[in-house]
Amino acid sequence: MTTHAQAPQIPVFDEDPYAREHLVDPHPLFARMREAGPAVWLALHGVHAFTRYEVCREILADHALFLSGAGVGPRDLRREKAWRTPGILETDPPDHTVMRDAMADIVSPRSVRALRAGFEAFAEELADAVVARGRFDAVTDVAEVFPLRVFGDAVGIPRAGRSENLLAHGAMNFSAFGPDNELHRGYFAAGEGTHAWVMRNCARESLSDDRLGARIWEHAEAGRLSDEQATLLVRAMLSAGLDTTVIAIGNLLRALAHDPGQWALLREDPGNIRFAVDESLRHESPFQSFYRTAARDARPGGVPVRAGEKVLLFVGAANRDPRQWGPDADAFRVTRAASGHLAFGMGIHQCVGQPISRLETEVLLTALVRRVEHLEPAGPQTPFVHNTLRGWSSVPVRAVAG
Ligand code: OVM
Repeated sequence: MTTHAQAPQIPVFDEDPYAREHLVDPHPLFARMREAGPAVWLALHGVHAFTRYEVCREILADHALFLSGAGVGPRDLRREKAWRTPGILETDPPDHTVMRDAMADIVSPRSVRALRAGFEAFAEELADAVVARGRFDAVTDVAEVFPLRVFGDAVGIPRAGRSENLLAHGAMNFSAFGPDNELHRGYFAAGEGTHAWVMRNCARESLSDDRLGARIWEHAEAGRLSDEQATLLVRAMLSAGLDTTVIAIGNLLRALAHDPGQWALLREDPGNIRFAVDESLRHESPFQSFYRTAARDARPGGVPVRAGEKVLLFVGAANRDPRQWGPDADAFRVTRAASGHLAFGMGIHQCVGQPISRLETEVLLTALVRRVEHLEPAGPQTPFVHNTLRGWSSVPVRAVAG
């Protein structure tokens, strides 16, 4: 018997999780990757990919060992020039801490409470309109419309130009957290013209007084942030805050349309709505995957990773790990205790905007549940095929009022 630790055999996968067939239906491949070991080596991408809950969580929690500052996509930003100036997402402490503290102040429980009334007013208006129509598209008529209005107003950007710019910008931005493939190039081509619009709206003079964007700039005026940091934080809100919530709402409505029993549980006890939001984020996570970079040699889950190496975390797979969620991990159950899922990440980079996103989803679903007896699918659905985001471009539904 040897006294030396043996290098474990890491299973090699030749399949491409970023190929269209797997992006459209990732869970069968995720299940095989999870069962193969704590990590698999993706030969096409030359990277260890982690799909089990516990080790993904362990990597995310150790921000000193697994860095974000080299980029959370496959490109190493210490060697390659980034397509844009890296922001809070791709910064490590101590610079990260300054920006994070400012955001934590801006997205405080008090400031989030103050958003509720405006969110509710538009949710009532939108729910009345779609329920009156009976048939509508859960994505294009509801999931896209709601955050574009209420989150855009919360940040304080002009209404004109939002729908033409923000979603295409998000799709481009998020595609940079995946490999350089045809999809990535397509979203970049489609989003190219939107970057200037977004950057213009990060400027102090574009932002309404007293809204979240202007409150970021107050930190710059008080000397706690540089002007560049303030610009980058407004950019982060506009980059991270739209597509993710749009997809979260679309995925939730789709899951509920397919399972009237779950809708009935929300009707019986609207207290379940809060749990439904997290269960949906766990079940189909809008942001599926991102990378970290090892600062030193490490052994996450016993897998040897060298200093400077990227690791790929499929949080969308970790959120279906039966080791964590039990044998029915693939089922959508609004009464499940889904908290602890990794859809918002974990650790110092965990989504700072999550209370706003949760509030949007909860308020909108509450308005629909009050008016609708159940939802049912009403036509062919179109998946949103993207390297890192998982959602739907179109989900026609019929709402039975009652
Ligand atoms: C960005 C950004 C910032 C925070 C989170 C995020 C979850 C993206 O600036 O692109 O994605």
